[in-house]
Amino acid sequence: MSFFLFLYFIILGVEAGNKKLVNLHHQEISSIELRSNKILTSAFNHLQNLEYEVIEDNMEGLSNKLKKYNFLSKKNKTNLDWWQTGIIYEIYPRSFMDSTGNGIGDLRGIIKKIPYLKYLGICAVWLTPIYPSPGVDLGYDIMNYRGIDELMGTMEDFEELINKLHESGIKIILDIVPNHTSDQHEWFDKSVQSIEPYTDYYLWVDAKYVNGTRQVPNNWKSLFGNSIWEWNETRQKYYLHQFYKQQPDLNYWNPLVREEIKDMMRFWLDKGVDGFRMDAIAHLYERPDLLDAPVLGDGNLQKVGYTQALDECFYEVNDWRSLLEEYKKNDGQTKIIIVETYLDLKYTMKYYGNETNLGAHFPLNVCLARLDHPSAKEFVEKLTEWISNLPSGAWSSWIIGNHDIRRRATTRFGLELIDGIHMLQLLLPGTPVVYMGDELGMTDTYLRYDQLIEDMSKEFAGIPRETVRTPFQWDSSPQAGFSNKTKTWLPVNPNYVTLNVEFEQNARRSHLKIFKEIVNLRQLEIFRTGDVKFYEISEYVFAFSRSNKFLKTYFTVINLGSELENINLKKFKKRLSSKLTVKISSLFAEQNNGDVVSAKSFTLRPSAALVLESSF
Ligand SMILES: *[C@@H]1O[C@H](CO)[C@@H](O)[C@H](O)[C@H]1NC(C)=O
Ligand SMILES: *[C@@H]1O[C@H](CO)[C@@H](O)[C@H](O)[C@H]1NC(C)=O
Ligand SMILES: *[C@@H]1O[C@H](CO)[C@@H](O)[C@H](O)[C@H]1NC(C)=O
Ligand SMILES: *[C@@H]1O[C@H](CO)[C@@H](O)[C@H](O)[C@H]1NC(C)=O
Ligand SMILES: *[C@@H]1O[C@H](CO)[C@@H](O)[C@H](O)[C@H]1NC(C)=O
Ligand SMILES: CC(=O)N[C@H]1CO[C@H](CO)[C@@H](O)[C@@H]1O
Ligand SMILES: [Ca+2]
Ligand SMILES: [Ca+2]
Repeated sequence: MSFFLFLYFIILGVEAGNKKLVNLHHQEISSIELRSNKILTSAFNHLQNLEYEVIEDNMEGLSNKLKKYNFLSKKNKTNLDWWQTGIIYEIYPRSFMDSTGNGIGDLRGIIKKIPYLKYLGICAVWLTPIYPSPGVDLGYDIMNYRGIDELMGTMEDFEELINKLHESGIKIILDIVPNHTSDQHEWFDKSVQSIEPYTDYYLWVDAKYVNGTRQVPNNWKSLFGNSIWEWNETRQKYYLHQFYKQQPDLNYWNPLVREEIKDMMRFWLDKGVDGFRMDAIAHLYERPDLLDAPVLGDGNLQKVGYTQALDECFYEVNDWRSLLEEYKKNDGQTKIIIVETYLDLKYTMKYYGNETNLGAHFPLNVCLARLDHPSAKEFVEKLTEWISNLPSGAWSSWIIGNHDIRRRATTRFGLELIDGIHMLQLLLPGTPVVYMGDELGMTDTYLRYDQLIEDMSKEFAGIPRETVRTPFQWDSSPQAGFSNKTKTWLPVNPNYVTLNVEFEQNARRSHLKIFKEIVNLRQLEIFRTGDVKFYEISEYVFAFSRSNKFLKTYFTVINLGSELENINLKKFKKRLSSKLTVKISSLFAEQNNGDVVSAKSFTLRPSAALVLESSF
C-alpha cells in the first residue's frame, strides 16, 4: 500500500492492517448471522431498553433491495433513557468560545454559550480533554487526570459549568484517555526513576543487542508509522507508545494502573459528570509475549491480537460499566460510557458486551463518517450491514464527523447535501453524536503550513487534523465572535461572514434552522422506536422510512446525485397515501415545508432532500 493510502487510513482512524475493512462493501450481508445473534437474555435487553429484530420483507417482491427492521416491542418503549432519546453534542473546547481574549477557547466560553446549547435542543455535551496537558496531542496527552488545564480555566470554572449545564437540563460527558498519559505525567517521571509503585505503570522492555548494537524489542509500529518503542536513557529500557512518543502507554496488565483509572473516574463522577467517552480503547492492551506481528498481504502489520482489540480491552470496558452501574444506584440517573473504536464491525459490536458482562452503552458508529459521495446502493448496504450486525438489544449511535475525521461532512458530501445527511443522522434509530459546527454546515478551513500546530501535520504530507478544528463561527464580527484576539490559535474560516450562528438564525431558511426542525421532528415516538427500512430508489436517490403499524409513516428521500430526479415512491411501497406532506425540505429543494406532493411523482433537485409524511 502506498504511503499516501496508508496516511489516508490513519486519517480516518482506520485499522490500516485490516483487510476486511477495506473490503467491507464487497461483503454480502448475512441474515443468518443476525438470527444467531439473538442469544441474549432479557436482563441485557432490559438494560438497553429495546430489542431489535431484523426481518427481511419479501412481501413487496423486491427482497434484494428492501430490508425491513422491526424494533419489536416486547419492552416498554416509552421507557427510553436520556442517552437514547437525546442528541449528544461534541465540543472541542479550544475552538468553541474564548472568554479570556488569548485566542483559545475555554470553559467560561462554554458557560457563556449555554443558551445556544439550549436552543439546539441537545441533551448532553461531550467535551474533548480539558485536563492539564503539554499539548503535543492537544489535550490527548494528559499530565494530570484530576485537574483542569490553565488554558481552559480552573476547577471552580468547571464546577460552575457542570452546575449551569445541569440547571439547563444538559448533561456533561468527559473524554477520558485511558491508554496513555503525557510523558510529563508525574507517574511517568517516577516510573523512569523506578520509584515504587510506579516502576511498572508503563510498558518497559529491555533492548535486544545484536553484535553490540541496541535494537527495539520487536517490529510493532505506532499509529504514526514509526516504531512503537522509544528508548529512555535514564531507565535504560524501551517504553511502548501507540501514539506520539510523548504519550507513553500505561501498563494495563498492572492491576494498580487499572485501579488508578477507576479511581479517577470516581473523582469525576463525584463531581457530578454524567458519563465518559473513552478514547482509543482498542489500544489498551498489547500482547505480553511481544511476538513480532505478521506482515499481511497488503504489506501492513497485523494489529488485531497484537497491539489492538485484545479480549482484555473488552473486559476492561465491562469493568468500567460495572462501576457506572454502581453509581447509578446512588441517584437512579444513568451514567453512560461511550467508546471510541474504528475497528471492523465484528470487534466494534463486542463493545456492547452481553447480559452477564454489560459493555458500553454504545461504541461511536463511524459507518456514515466513512461514506463520502456514494451511490444509493452503497448507502443501503452500509446501513443495512451496520444495523443488521447490532447485537439484540443494542442501541446504535450515528456520527458524521468529529475532531479527528479530517474532512468535515460538508466536504465529503458537498455543502448542499448537509441537510439530507442531518436527516439521516438524526432520524435513523439511535443516538446522534453531533460534532460542533456541523449544524451550521461549517466547512474545512484551508491552512498554510506555518499555521499548523501538530508535529504530525508538519511531518507528513496529507490533510492535517487542524482543518476541522478551527474556531466556531458565532457571528460576522471579527474572528466570528469567537475571540477578541486578532490572531486566534487556528485562523477562523473566512466564510464566517455569512456562515455563522447569528446569520443563520436570522435567515428565513438555513442549515441551522433545518437542523432545528429535524431535532424537533425527532421528538416523535416513531423516530425512537419505529421500524426502519432502506430503499435504493435509483442509482443516486436513497430513501429510508420510519413506520409502525399504528402511526404515520415518514419517508426521508435524498438525492445524492447531480441530476434532477423524478421519484415514484408508490413503486416501492404500495401502502402509502397518494399525497405526502413535506415536513422538512433541505435548503435548496424546490419544495417548501407544508407543501403536498404526489407519492407517485415528484421531483428532487440535485443534493436536495425531503422528509415526507404519509397519513398511513
Ligand atoms: C412504561 O414506562 C412509563 C414511563 O417510565 C411508565 O409510566 C409506565 O407505567 C410503563 N408501563 C408499563 C406497562 O410498564
Ligand atoms: C478581550 O476580552 C477580554 C475578556 O473579556 C478582556 O479582558 C480584554 O480586555 C479584551 N481585549 C480587547 C483588546 O478588547
Ligand atoms: C554479528 O557479527 C558476526 C561477526 O561479524 C557476523 O558474522 C554476524 O552475521 C553478525 N550478526 C548479525 C545478526 O548481524
Ligand atoms: C527519560 O524520561 C524522562 C521523563 O520523561 C525524561 O526527563 C528524560 O529526558 C528521558 N531520558 C532520555 C534520555 O530519554
Ligand atoms: C459474556 O461475555 C463474557 C466476557 O466477554 C464472556 O466470558 C461470556 O462467555 C459471555 N457470555 C455469553 C452468554 O455470551
Ligand atoms: C476522535 C478522537 O478522539 N480521536 C483521538 C483518539 O486518540 C488519539 C490519541 O489519544 C488522539 O490523537 C485523537 O484525537
Ligand atoms: Ca481563552
Ligand atoms: Ca496500550
